[in-house]
Amino acid sequence: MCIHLVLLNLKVSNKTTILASNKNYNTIMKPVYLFTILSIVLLSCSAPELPLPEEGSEQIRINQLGYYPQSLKEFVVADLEATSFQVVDKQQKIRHKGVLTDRGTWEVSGEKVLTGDFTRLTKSGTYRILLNTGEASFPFEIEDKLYSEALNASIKSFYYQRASMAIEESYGGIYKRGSGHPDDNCAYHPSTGNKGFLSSPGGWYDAGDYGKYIVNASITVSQMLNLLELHPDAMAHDKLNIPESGNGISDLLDEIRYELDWMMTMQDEDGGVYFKLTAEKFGGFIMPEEYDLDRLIIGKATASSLDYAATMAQVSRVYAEVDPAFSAAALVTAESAWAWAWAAVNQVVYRNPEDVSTGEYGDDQLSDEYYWAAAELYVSTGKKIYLNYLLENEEPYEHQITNSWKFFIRNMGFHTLLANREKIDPALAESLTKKHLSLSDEILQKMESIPYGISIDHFEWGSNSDVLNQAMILCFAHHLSGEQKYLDGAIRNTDYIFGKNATGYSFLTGYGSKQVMSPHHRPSGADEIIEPVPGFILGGPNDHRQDRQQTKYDSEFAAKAFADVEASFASNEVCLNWNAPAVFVLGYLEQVMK
Ligand code: G3I
Ligand code: 9MR
Repeated sequence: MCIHLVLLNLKVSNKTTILASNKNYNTIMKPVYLFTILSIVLLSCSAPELPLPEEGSEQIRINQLGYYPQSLKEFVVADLEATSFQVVDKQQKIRHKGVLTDRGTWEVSGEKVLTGDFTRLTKSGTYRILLNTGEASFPFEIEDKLYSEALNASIKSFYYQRASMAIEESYGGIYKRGSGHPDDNCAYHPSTGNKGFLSSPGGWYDAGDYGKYIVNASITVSQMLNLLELHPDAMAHDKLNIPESGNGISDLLDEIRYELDWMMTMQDEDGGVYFKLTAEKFGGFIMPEEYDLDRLIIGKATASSLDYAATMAQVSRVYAEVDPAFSAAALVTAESAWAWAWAAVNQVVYRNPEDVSTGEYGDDQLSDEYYWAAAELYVSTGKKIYLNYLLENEEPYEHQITNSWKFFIRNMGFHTLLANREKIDPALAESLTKKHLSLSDEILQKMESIPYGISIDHFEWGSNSDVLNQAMILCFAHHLSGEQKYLDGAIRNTDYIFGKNATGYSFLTGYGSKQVMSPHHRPSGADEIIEPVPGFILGGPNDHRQDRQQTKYDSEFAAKAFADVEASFASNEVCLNWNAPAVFVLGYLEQVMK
């Protein structure tokens, strides 16, 4: 091992010498390099002086999945008095030494924060961080394809959310279950303006509840399709082991298609799109096959129609090759939904009727929905009416955190235009690119000011999706500019999701050293299996604690307002629109870190 390292380092030193054509550089820097290399070699062979404790310390907040060989590698130490650290490999040899930086107290977590960086360690392997005070981190990997399993799992979670079909053992293993919610005979609620029944089977359950909501379905589908627009090969065939695997089409497209087929049933003949399919209220923690409430088609609104229009317009592009007929149908349906929403009489904000208390996905500001739909329709059709709409109705180029179905909608419009720059008006492309990079710089600046190196410091319902959505913005900035700083920012935010956060949890079920065990997810609660269904992003810290009546939070601090108990719907639920940006970001990183 040591000999191998010597050779490796000599190779680096030769390369450095060759690259350094300047004579001064050679005389001054070469000895320094040789000295450094010598000390690295010696260091590499030595064992740590302190014993490595068996238990990992939760105060050392790492990305519990690990780090790519060539990526930034940062971690946080909370409330310990350490000053330096070593990174130790499986053979208990020190592979890196560093000092910790004191970042002061983070007021929203109440912690004294130190940070460490071992970016220079690029060799694949299993490691632990050992502090000079004796605590050691959980083990973690440095490896290529770091997120490949987590990415597959975060897409597979959508399969587990499929309504109206059983999860077979051959695809779902221990998470097999019966079929529930046939949804083939749902009465129209008066709020739809219709009478009678609609057959609206399929699609994904929204979250921990069994509702199906068009607004949230749209942003979810679209964020994942954004990935395929940037990297069409991001999800190769057959990786997911879902019923469609092996049909020659990307499993991600197959999984999304299950949702799209449901969405299409939700469009009325006049083009308007119903708001949701749920019972009047949330049901109990029972399996889908035991569900006992009547399911209704509820509402018909501008937001659902426009989000549907946007998504279907995008679908028409992304599915054009794999299913031209479906693609053409999607575009027709998108334009009819837009036309419906355009009529003044149909410009209505959705509110839950009095007898309905399932998710409201409330939004009283619709200009961003128009903008997103116009953007998708413009890219798909090239029609002037949509371009004119965009030019005459600019949206502020910002990211307002919380409730992504409400506030991230404008970003969805921007992202689509930016992903298709070659298809749009050049002046618009240029101006949006500038604005996108400037927003991304603001996010990076904010990151610098936060000891954990993330870009949010207030925590609302679904805060993990805010962190992931900002990572998504940074991935787009990286895509546009190729600049490393944006990729580093996206990686920092992703580290947060996998454990470099004030709760110490890895927020993807089934992954990490400190896992969430009791999500607010009905099948996970009712299936009598200890481990929750894997692959879900949890909501995350939520300082408003709307569930405080039934949830005991251990900390008063905002960044720690998280409780791994089933009752905590305000911090520990799962939801489609929290998984979607994870799919985008993990998929993007897997592509660019290859
Ligand atoms: O932003 C305001 C803040 O300014 C204010 O001080 C605070 C006071 O309570 O409220 C904040 O707004 C909250 C908002 O989430 C953002 O945190 C609302 O009170 C809160 O009601 C709202 O919760 C939404 C929740 O549904 C209840 O409607 C969540 O955002 C939303 O993600 C969640 O979505 C649910 C669906 O309804 C049903 N399916 C599951 C899904 C996920 O939990
Ligand atoms: O269980 C519900 C969850 O799936 C929803 O996302 C959440 C949204 O408000 O509501 C949960 O239901 C709670 C309800 O809102 C208030 N009473 C307690 C319910 C959970 O036990």
